[in-house]
Amino acid sequence: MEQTMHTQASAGFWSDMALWKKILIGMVLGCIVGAVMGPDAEILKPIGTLFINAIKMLIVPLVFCSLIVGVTSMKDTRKMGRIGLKSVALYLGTTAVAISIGLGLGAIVAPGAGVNMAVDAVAPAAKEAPSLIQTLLNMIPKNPVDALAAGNILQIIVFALGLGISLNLVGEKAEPAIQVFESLAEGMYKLTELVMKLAPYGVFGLMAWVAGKYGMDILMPLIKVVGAVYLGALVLVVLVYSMLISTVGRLNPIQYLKGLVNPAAVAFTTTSSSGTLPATIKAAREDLGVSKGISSFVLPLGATINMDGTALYQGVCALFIAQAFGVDLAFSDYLLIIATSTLASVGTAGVPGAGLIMLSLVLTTVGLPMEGLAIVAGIDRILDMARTTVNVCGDMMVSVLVGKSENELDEAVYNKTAAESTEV
Ligand code: DAS
Repeated sequence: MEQTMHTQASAGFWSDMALWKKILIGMVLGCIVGAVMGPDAEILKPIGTLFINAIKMLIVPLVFCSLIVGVTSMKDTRKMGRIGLKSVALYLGTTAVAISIGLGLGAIVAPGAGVNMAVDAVAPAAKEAPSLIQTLLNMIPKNPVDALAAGNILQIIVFALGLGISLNLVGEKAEPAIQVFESLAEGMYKLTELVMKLAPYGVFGLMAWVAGKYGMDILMPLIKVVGAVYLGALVLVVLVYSMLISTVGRLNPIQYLKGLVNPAAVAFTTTSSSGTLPATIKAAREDLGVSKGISSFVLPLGATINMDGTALYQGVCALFIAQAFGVDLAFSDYLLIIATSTLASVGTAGVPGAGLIMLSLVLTTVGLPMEGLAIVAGIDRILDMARTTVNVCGDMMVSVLVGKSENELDEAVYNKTAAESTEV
C-alpha cells in the first residue's frame, strides 16, 4: 500500500510540475549528458528531431485557423470604426517597430556569432535575393491550397487575413464557417499543448547533441540572447512607448510608467497576457484614467493581436539562429521576418509559450533550421517573462493614446500622484 502511494506521489511530482520547469530540467540534463558523452551524444538527437517534426506538423493548420479566428474575433472592429482602426493601426505599427528593434539588437549583440553549428541538411543553395517588388508579389498566393500544402507561411497568412476579413464582411451567413474555424483552432491549441508535452524530452535530446558537439560554450550565446531580449524590452517600454505617450499623447510618461507596475508584475510572473487582462483593465481605468468603454474594447483586442514583446524576441532569436548556423540573411529575408512576425502576431495567443511556436513560423519563412528552436526552448520561460510584460505594456500604451484621442481619458486620474492614490 505504502509503495503504491509512494509511486503515485512520485508520479504526481513530475506530472504536476509546470512545463517550463520540465523544459529547464531537460536542458540542464541535456547539457550534462552531452558534456559527459561528447560527440557520441549525437545518438540522442533523434529525440529532438521527433519534437521538431511535431512542431512543424502544427504550423500550417495552427496559423491558418488561429489567424482567421483572430480576425473574426475583431468583427466589432468594423462597428467600432474609428476606435478599432486606430487601435489596430497602433498595434501593428508598434509590432513592426518591435521586430525591427529585435533584428537590430540581434545584429549588434550577435549572440550566435562564432557558434558555427552545422545541420545535417545540405545548406540551402545561395539563392538570388528576390527584389522588394518580387517579395511583395510573392506574398499573394496564386493557389491557396498550394500555399497550404507547400507551407508557404506568408502566403498562408495573407490568405487567412483576407478570408477572415471577408467572413466579417459577409456577416450572419458566415457564422457557421467562423464556428468551424473556432472549433478547429481550439483543436489545434489542444494539439499544440500535447506536442509541447514532448518539449522537455526534445530539448534534452537536442541539448545533449549540441553540448556534446560544441561543448558548454553554447551557454554563453544563450545568455547573450536573454540579455538582448531584456535590453530590447527596456528600450521598447522605457523609450519607445514613453516617447509615444509624451509626443503623440502629450502626457507625462512617468505617470504611464507608474501605472504599469501592477499589470507588468502579473504579466512577468504569469507569462500570460490573457491571464493578466483583469489587472491590465483595472490599472488602465484606476491608475491611468482610461474610460470603461475604451479599456474594455482596446485591451482585450490588444491581448489578442498585439505582441510587441513576442515580435522583439522573434527578431533576436531569428538572428541568433541564423548566426549560429552560418546562414546569411538577405535584405529581403529581413523584410520577410518583419512582415511574418507583424501579421502572425494577430494569430498568436496570449498564453505561456505561444511565442516559441510562432518563432517556428519565422524560421520556416526564411528557411532557418528548426534545431535552433529547441535550443532557445530551454530558456523560453525566462524570455517569455520579458516578452509578455512588453506585450501588456504595449496594450496599455495604446489604450492611453486611443483614450486621449477620443477624449475618454480622465487626466485628473492619470496625473494623480502616489500620495493622492493612497488617499482614495
Ligand atoms: N506568453 C505570451 C503572452 O501571454 C507571449 C509569448 O509567448 O510570446 O503574451
